[in-house]
Amino acid sequence: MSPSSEQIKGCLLGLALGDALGAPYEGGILERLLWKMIGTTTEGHPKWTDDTQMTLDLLESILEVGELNPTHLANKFASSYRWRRGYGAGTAKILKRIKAGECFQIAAKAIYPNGSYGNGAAMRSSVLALIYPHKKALIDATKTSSMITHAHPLAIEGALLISLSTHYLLQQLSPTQLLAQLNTDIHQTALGKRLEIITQWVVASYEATPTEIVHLLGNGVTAESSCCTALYIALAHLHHPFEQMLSFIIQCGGDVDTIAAMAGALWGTANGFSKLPTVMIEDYQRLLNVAEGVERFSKLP
Ligand code: R7I
Ligand code: MG
Ligand code: MG
Repeated sequence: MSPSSEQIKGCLLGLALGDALGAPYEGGILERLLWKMIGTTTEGHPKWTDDTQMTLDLLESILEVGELNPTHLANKFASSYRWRRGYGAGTAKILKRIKAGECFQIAAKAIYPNGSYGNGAAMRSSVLALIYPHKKALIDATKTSSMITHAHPLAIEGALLISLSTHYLLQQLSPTQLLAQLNTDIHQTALGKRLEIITQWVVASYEATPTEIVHLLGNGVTAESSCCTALYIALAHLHHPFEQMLSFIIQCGGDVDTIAAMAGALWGTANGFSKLPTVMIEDYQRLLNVAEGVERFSKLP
């Protein structure tokens, strides 16, 4: 069954809101100061960062080509790259190499020999569940999209954790059902251990504190230290307002924009667009237009 308009807009706008509203709190004092200077549009709306930019690139590429074409997507990522969007250092270098003409297969392993294990593939993977309703196709698409900038197995599995969670939320699985499925999908030990922790918390209806979350799951820029964090926080806040989830993520600190983007996409998928806060952010209409494009695409025979 194709996702509803509420689910599609909820996922994409949830991601962009998490990113834009979380960005002022990302990183250390210098990053925050810089974002204070460049993080607002001329109309006074919060700007989004690389998380939303790469998600838009991914969706717009699929809508333009009619399918996921990695070469087209790699070139789109590269031409959208701007340092002001706050890309990860490794991803910035990879995208500059692709822009200079290197093929993505070489560029993806030019900075780190096994590819990056950052969370940059996971932060854009939720929306693939809107395009690919079948699990096998979703897994293939998530891997294809990840490989362009994040070829490391941990980054790919982090991306799968987020795209498959979105898939299960579209099917309206409960948190316990979702985690039972994910525990059979995830094979990387580092992520598996964290999934076990989340499962124990959710099954016992235990509400973990920010200190426990940071200590046991992490709040960093790697897939390992952020994907399970975002998933747990989203599941723990499914029946609470989006703003409450966001302030909890801010309390956890670290890679706030990306954890909020991943959790925001999951929360928005589960609760729908109408439940999101009505806050204007950069290019709001463009985000809605892309969501409408996805809706038309998902209804094609
Ligand atoms: O994953 P990525 O695109 O973005 C990470 C974060 C997100 O929060 C974005 O919003 C942005 O703010 O940054 O960035 P990458 O550069 O691929 O990976 C992030 C960081 O992880 C790198 O800058 C490295 O510090 C580290 N890293 C590695 N270090 C050693 N060896 C990633 N892969 C490796 C590795 O293989
Ligand atoms: Mg970012
Ligand atoms: Mg980030």
